[in-house]
Amino acid sequence: MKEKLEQIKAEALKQIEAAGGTGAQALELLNEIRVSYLGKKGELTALLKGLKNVASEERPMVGQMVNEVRGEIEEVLAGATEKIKAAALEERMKAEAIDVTLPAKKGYMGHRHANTIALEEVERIFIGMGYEVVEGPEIETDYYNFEALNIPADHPAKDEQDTFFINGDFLLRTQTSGTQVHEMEKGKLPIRMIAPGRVFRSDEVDATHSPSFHQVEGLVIDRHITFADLKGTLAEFARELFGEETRVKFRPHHFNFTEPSAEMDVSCFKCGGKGCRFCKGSGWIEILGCGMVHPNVLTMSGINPEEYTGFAFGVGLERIALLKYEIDDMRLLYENDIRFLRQF
Ligand code: 2NM
Repeated sequence: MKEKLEQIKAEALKQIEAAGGTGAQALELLNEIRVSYLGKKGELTALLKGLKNVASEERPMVGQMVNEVRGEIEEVLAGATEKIKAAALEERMKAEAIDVTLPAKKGYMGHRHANTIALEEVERIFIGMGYEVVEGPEIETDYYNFEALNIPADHPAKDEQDTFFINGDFLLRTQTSGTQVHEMEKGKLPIRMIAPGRVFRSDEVDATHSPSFHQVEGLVIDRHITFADLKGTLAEFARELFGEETRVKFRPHHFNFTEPSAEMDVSCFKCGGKGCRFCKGSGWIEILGCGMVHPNVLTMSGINPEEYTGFAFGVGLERIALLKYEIDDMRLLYENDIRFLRQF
């Protein structure tokens, strides 16, 4: 009996040991082993049932031995089950592991367009001098875009070759001066303003032209405003925009809405005025148009030119951006190639 028990135990332990692995299959196998030894029809159970054939004085001893073996097998089975479950858990954790030390995917943060950077620089300079920033409509009437600016009905700028007309009276503004006229008509003086915005001209696209571009126009109206105020203001603007050492010069010009009129050049910020490829050897770069507001313009907007005078100027925003960032083709600003635009 004892040998039989030892034999059963050894065999059971051998089977349990052999039932390695990590999955549900291994657990199933262990269960089968449990049933075949400890189950209702199992070998040990059968032995226990055969106890009645054992001499009564030996029965307690044999019974104890059977229970001991049963206990041992149960213990080993439990241990093996634990091991398999632990191994399965380990395997699952490995498979589902997230490496928190991996570098994060780099997000690309967008930024302002070169035009916007240039505009905000211009705005910063004029706001610093006490100017207001005023925006106006992109669609204007003939009156605000031309007539109120002393541009006669037969002026070549009004030609269909240059202006996008919407219908008889409405058009896409060719300059932001209409916004200045709206402001003058309000009758609140003095005025110190800039009018930035999109303007439209019927131009073919090339390196320096686009049918839609941006302007910043400025207007100051007060008592005793002279050309000296214009020069001082625009010279300071140039120094802030292109550097402290920048010099300016004014060349006579013609605009219908100003008298006298001028164009302002700045000394080349690349070569300091000696002449280089950038300024095409001249040492100067043309930057804006300006002048004293024409008395007709003031009168039409309800301002008495005997009492008030003013100066105005207009600068192309793209021109500033191209110069500042040394871009040689305006089309690059509009192609929206992120590899190009992210440089600025
Ligand atoms: C320029 C050049 C010179 C200008 C004039 C006015 C207004 F409304 F006061 F008449 N606004 N802007 C002006 C003057 C614009 O652009 C090259």
